[in-house]
Amino acid sequence: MSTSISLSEFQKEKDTFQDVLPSVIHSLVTSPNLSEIPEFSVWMKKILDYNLAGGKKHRGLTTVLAYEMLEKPENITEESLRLSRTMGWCVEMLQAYFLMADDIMDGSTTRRGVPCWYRLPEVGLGAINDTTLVYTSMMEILKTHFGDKKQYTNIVNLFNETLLFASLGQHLDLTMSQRKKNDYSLFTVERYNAIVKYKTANYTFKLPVCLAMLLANNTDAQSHKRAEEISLEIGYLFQIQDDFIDCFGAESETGKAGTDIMQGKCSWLAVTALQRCNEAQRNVFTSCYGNREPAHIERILRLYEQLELPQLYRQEERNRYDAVMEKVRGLSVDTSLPPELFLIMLEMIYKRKL
Ligand code: GPP
Ligand code: MG
Ligand code: MG
Ligand code: MG
Repeated sequence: MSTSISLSEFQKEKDTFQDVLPSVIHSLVTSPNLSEIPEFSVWMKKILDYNLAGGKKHRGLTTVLAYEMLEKPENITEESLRLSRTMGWCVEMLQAYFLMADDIMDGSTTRRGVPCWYRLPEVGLGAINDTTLVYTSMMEILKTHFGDKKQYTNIVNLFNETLLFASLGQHLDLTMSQRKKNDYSLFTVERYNAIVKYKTANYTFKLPVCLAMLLANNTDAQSHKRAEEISLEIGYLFQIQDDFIDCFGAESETGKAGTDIMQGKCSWLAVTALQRCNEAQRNVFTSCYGNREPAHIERILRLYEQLELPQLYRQEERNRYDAVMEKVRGLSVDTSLPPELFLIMLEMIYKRKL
């Protein structure tokens, strides 16, 4: 196992990772299954070029980084690295699939600084079919590059479980915002934890780490369990950041216009506000939340500020960061999981603004 990867080497990997994408897309759209109808190949390439561009690429890069750190040095070759990068792009394709669908469901307008895919005049509701194209193409890429590998079945099963969990989380997220008007009885910490675990943490952190473990032929159940535990905690930190950024981030930095207040989402801010507000503030919350009227959104933002949620958020971000660090330090008992891996994952997201 090699653990000596610094954050700057990680930045370098970013360029190499990006360089692999054109050949991944080219081999997909020229494959016998997709190339029979030339105009379809052109469309498929357009979907992928648009929806894989921009963004942080954290999930894909984490897959590659984790592989480099988990694999025995003697097994790391140009070919094994190329495969890990291809796997990283499969994770990014899963992410593109989620975002294309999520933006329709959340009524979002912008993503990564450009209009959401479904809002392009030539796309519209055809975007639903395009999400299926992205997911099934990702599966084709897996078959092409990993079909003959010992871990292929485990890899496919992991992707399927990840999609199941994300869809479960998305269901919880959506039903919470479609509750009966003024019924906030389910806006609890417990429900929030469940939403975050399923809709984000699992696919954002557990998937890249566990895929890398499989690429390094580690199928030890205990190690996978430990990787999951820490990944889910980092995922919690990541989603409270996402919720904060949705309301208090700058679109010029995040590339997306927030929708949580108007959609009435069960966000960290909403749950925390309900815990802290008095009777009058609760009335303001219930009469203005989940409404797209700009004055109502503005009122909720003011309420969040009155309740000192920005300060509380900074504190919570710090507390969560410290708690995960503590857990990571305890990892020395598991020699198959270097603490450095999780430390870099934390470093990448701590105090993030996008
Ligand atoms: C992000 O939630 C969650 C997902 C992208 C998972 C979607 C799962 C599906 C099965 C479609 P979010 O809405 O808070 O993300 P963002 O703030 O980026 O829109
Ligand atoms: Mg969304
Ligand atoms: Mg959503
Ligand atoms: Mg969000």
